Amino acid sequence: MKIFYSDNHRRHHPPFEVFDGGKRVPYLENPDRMDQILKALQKTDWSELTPPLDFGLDPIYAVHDKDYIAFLASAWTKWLDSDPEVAASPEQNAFLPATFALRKTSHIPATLLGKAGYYMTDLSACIVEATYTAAVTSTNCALSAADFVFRNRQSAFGLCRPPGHHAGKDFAGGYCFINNASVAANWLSSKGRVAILDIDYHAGNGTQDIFYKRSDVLTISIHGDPYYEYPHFAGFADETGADAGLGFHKNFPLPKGTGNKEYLFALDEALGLIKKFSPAYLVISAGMDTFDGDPLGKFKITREGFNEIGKRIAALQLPTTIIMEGGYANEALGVNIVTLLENFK
Ligand code: SP5
Ligand code: ZN
Repeated sequence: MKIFYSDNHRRHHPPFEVFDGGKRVPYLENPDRMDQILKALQKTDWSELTPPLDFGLDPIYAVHDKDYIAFLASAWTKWLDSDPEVAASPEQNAFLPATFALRKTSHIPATLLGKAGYYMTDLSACIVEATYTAAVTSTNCALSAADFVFRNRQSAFGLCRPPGHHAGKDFAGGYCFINNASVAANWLSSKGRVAILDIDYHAGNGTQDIFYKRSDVLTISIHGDPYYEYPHFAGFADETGADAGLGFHKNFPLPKGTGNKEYLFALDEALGLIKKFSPAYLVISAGMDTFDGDPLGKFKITREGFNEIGKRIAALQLPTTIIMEGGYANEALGVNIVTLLENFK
């Protein structure tokens, strides 16, 4: 299987994130995640690591707002220029907003700090010097996988970091800056109908935002109920799309403690909807944080569960672009993603 990967993510390693209630903790979405996955892939005889192609910014602008992307590109240097204390010790710092617009504003702010409060939804999508380059490269991995799937009618894996599914048209959040799966899906949508199935533990609120009014891309997310879980403000069952997209978004919010059996029940319903939609391409937002033992998740999916999830999705026999999202039980992450991928080789 073709696996598109670049080392460019490594220097995107913020020294902290701000957790529930304001606790400062080490950045959970760290480069070690990729090392664990690479190690597990190297033990297989079917993984073919390939550097991504450069698709330029147009496929990104087709999904994201230009001013938002410009903000991501310039935030770090602007911050350093504006604050000598930060410039003196950049490695101890990470750029985050201290105010939040809540979109109750008639103007997009003009200043760096104003834009931060407008474009950033939480305190986990920290920006450091290498963030923008890492995010663009991550998206190129997703696009390269989609391009390979399009040309070869075979599944491929975008080993993306940073992840993307919490990034909306014009917002960052949840470790995500550019929505890799959405950029890839939108690129594929000019070739045929696309379905996105998001199996990350957290609701794919960014993907939901991007395709909410579209009927040519079906979006489905299976996740911890936002009633108790991040992202708290989206991912509810009654959010089903709007305008032309009404009926083309589906959320499966599930309770704490969800295990293999209950999960697979929801998955089967999701797969039924995808069959009915009859897409030409399938994109999977593959988060492994549903794992029993993930520090951010409250589900109990086992390795056997991931194998069965992979088997059932692969049974759709669609050209499938698999995109890496979350998963923070680093010691198990490699084996878990390999177990899922094995069904698509
Ligand atoms: C891509 C992805 O998986 N992003 C997830 C971002 C979640 N950030 C919020 C984490 C809040 C976790 N609260 C759980 C506390 C466990 N001690
Ligand atoms: Zn997640």
